[in-house]
Amino acid sequence: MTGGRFPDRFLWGTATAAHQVEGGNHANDWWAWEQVPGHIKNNDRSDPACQHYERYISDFDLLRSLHQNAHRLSLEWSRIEPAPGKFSSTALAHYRDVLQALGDRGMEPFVTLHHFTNPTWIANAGGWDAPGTAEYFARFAERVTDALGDLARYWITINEPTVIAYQGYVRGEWPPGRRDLGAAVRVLATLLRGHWLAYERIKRRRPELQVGLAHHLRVFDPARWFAPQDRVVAAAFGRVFNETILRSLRQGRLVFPLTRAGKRSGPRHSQDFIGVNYYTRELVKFNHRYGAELFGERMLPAEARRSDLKWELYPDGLYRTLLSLRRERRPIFITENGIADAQDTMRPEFLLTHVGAMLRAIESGAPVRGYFHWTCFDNFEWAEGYSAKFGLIACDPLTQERRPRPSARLYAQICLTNQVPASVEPPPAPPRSVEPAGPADLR
Ligand code: IFM
Repeated sequence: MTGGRFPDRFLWGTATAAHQVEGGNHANDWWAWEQVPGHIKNNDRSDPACQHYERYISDFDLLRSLHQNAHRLSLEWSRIEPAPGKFSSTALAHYRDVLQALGDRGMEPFVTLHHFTNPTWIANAGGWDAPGTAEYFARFAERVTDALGDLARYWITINEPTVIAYQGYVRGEWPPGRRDLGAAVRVLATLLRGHWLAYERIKRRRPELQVGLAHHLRVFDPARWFAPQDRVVAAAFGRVFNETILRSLRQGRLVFPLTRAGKRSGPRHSQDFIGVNYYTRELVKFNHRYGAELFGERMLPAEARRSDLKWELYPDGLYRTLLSLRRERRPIFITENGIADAQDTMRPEFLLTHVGAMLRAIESGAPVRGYFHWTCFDNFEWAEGYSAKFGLIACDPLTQERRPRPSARLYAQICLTNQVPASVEPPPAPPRSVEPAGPADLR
């Protein structure tokens, strides 16, 4: 690696989601889910998380001192609209203060409207399996645009729609805990409609805003390159998990398999930028027992470097993903990329190799304009509770002490110099054999 520079005005930041950091979010479906023993590791709960709702000023000061010039956060729908059509001026005023605080520090805000949680009243009405939710979401987006649209230029409608459908309706490990493929397809179709409606309303109110969606994109390779059946199922995974939403948004209509939920359409090219959440790759092996998972058993290369959650460190996947996105002809932001690593032994390598892969992709023509590391502070990692530590900065939910890990300083150096430090060892050679993956979740 050469120590090449990133383009001028490149954005460097970290990303969070309201429910994972704020604490005190008791009016949504996740909070209800957390009350049931066994749903969350160690029966952890999202309150207090990082108490970021109260501590955002000192938190932003800390991030700014680490030379970050951008920040991604989400608004908690259940705070802003705790009951249908009743919008809280207190919550909106709070988020105005939050966005203003970022602006005051010279940090470009990226605002997510929906990051996994639904207000209790939405969940009770059927969540995203109820067609009307798309309209409710669009109304929320419109209201928020009116209240906050002057304070942020970049808006993300929905975070990781495929993960919502998969974890909540295929695996049943997240709310609402269902295992119903038909429902998963309907949910994805409604999420897309929610994006389309929100995109149109936001642009109608404020055409200057840049509106996108954060896609969880994962590389799926055949476990055995010589086995045609593995190649077929790996391609099917890529098609369904990575391609369906992108193609539907490009074409302005649902594409297969979402057409099974009926015909729906929206504006073509309804993304002003592409948000990429990239973490890892998986190898896929044909297995007839995995009917509900496209007949693909997901595996990990046996000698893979892996995170605390047993996700492979695979920086080349980011490079490959970014190159494949050139065809979208849209600016790209890495809206998430990170690693669960409590000891911070792998994070420095993860950072350097992924940022290096991003630079290579830029040099090959991928229009990447910014990078948000997931995440600044250890936080509430959904079903993993506080056990998975993704933070550049350790955060103890009991004491609320923030302790920057060595990789926080490494990242600060990258942000400050706008380049990859020169003395980076090349990543290890790719492994040859495979073994079954850990818990088969797709986040
Ligand atoms: O913590 C999550 C985030 O909410 C969505 N993307 C993946 C992250 C790590 O699992």
